[in-house]
Amino acid sequence: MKSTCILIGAPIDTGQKREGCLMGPAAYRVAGLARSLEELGHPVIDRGDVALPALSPVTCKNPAVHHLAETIGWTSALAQAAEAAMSEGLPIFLGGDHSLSLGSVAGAAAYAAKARRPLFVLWLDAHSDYHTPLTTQSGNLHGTPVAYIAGREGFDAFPPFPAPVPAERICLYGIRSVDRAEHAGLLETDMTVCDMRVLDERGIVAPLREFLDKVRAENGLLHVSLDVDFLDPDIAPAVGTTVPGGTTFREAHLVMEHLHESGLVTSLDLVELNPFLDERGRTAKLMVELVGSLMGRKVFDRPTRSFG
Ligand code: 6HN
Ligand code: MN
Ligand code: MN
Ligand code: MN
Repeated sequence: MKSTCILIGAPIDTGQKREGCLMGPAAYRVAGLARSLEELGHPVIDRGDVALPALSPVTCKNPAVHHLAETIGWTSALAQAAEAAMSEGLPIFLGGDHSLSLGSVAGAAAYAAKARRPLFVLWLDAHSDYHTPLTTQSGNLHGTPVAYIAGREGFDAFPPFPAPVPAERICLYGIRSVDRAEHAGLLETDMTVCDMRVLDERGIVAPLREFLDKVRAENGLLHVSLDVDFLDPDIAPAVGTTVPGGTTFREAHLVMEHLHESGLVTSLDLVELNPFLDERGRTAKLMVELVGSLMGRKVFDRPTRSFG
């Protein structure tokens, strides 16, 4: 099926401390994201970049937290953009660091609630991003969106999350770096945590299939959040938080191919690309190729071919 892809630039770098992520949307455009989607037959609307609204002053009990007002501003603006775009097609958020998902998923959740359909979230990341503004030690709010989405306490200064996503509908995939406070919090939930140990042992496909089967069985909407550090740093160096032992080129494409075949994805984040750290655009190009696989590019396409 062809979907209208709505590109929404989110030039955010205030969710962490290294400069460069705000060049992400431009890098995706230069790497040919729109062209690649059009070649696959999908109409593309590029909405340009979202602007940061006027900020209200705000304080946080945790002195490590920085750029709280900016992050709240982006969250409101992106939530609005996401909800509006969901009724027109498939929004693709061009980040920007992972704090953008505080907004993109809030918008998807608001849309899902009005459509009376359950929202599921697939988090492709080296990190669990399950801190709250009160537990984070780095103070980097890009490490918090999963907690916000799941309705964890500690986000009083933020717009209330429209309809918190029950932990059973969230799957963390590719995980290999979890801080102590995140770990303790996650143990209290039923969230599916497919860490790299699980993926090494079971393979990249089986746990993904199980999750997608749940989404299908409940006629859910599926938000996919793709952090560049899901990929191994050897193939994707352009990210500030590299962790060794990530997914390979083929594993990542295989995940995308399965997501395409499922037909379930209704919104997508591309986050954490830092073009300043890239090598001749290779990470940006790889991300664009992965979106191509997610949107239906196949090496060999015989209609009768089946993998069971
Ligand atoms: N990301 N857990 C670390 C922290 O600073 O809280 C890393 C967060 C990484 C954030 O993956 O988007
Ligand atoms: Mn992340
Ligand atoms: Mn990460
Ligand atoms: Mn941390």
